[in-house]
Amino acid sequence: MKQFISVDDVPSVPRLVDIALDYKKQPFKDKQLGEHKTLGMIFLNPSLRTRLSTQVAAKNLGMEAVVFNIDKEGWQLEMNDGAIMNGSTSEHVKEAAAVMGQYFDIMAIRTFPGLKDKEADYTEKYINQFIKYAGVPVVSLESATLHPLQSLTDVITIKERWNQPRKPKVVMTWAPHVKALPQAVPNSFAQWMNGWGEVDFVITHPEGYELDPKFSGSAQIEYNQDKALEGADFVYVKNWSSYNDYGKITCTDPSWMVDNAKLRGTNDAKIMHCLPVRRNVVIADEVLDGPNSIVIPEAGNRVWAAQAVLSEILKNK
Ligand code: AN0
Ligand code: CP
Repeated sequence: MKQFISVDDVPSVPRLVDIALDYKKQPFKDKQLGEHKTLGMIFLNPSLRTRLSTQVAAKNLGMEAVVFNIDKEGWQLEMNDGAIMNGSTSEHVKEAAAVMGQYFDIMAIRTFPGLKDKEADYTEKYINQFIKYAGVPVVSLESATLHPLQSLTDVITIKERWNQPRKPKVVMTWAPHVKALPQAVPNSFAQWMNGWGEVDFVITHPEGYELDPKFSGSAQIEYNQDKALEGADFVYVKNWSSYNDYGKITCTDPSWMVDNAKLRGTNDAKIMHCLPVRRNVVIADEVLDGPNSIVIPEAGNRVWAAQAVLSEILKNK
């Protein structure tokens, strides 16, 4: 693998999932693969899971990880080619990315969308500037429109819990939130569910929250949440802001929150969320603290997803 930005970079999803599950059984089997290699982890936004799980994954491969919170500790970056830099930005991404590429064998980057300029966000302007100038393989730690390490983790988490001959019914449901959040996690989950192909996939959300069809693809869309959840084996809960009315919150209806009553019609569904989650806004305490929540082991699997991705890129170098 040359980079990891989207499911399209992955030659075979089932194979990558198997590699991750092998690392889960034997974390240190490739402890020499990353020897004398350095991973640069560049954050333009906050993180808990992505940062820590990727650092642990690198360590398991014998690779050094350097974390740089560039938004707080670096020079303010200029992202526009041809800019006259007489304003607040001090360093152009042309130099910043190229210089970091001199220090690191792989660069991993987190860059959230601004949620103001749909065109800039959906052309992935920021991560593409890093890819263009870094000169080394780039791994997404969540970009403007996608979060592939999370989605690979989610595939692993479903796969390791499903051994029936029929496909599991996986329902991704929108839930309320107080802040306008990116579409990256739901876009990416949809992209991977469609790309994996081993599930019956349904998306439910209020009208106006349709995702970019480029990502939702062939998924069934059901606007009635109760109907969508009927018979679900896995329920993937996530808030996102509107794609059509870009970056806006157009529904605050608290009845979309996932509580036990909501889940009554499911097939004793397992509950997933990428975290961080706002308790009693997105998901009720009774669900998060109940027997069907798998959000903690799901987050645990982030290590094996990151380790599989780093190992495949290291093998290609
Ligand atoms: C971010 C998002 O929704 O994209 C990160 C999730 C992994 N969530 C928040 O900002 C709460
Ligand atoms: N799920 C996830 O990516 O979490 P962080 O934002 O804490 O990294």
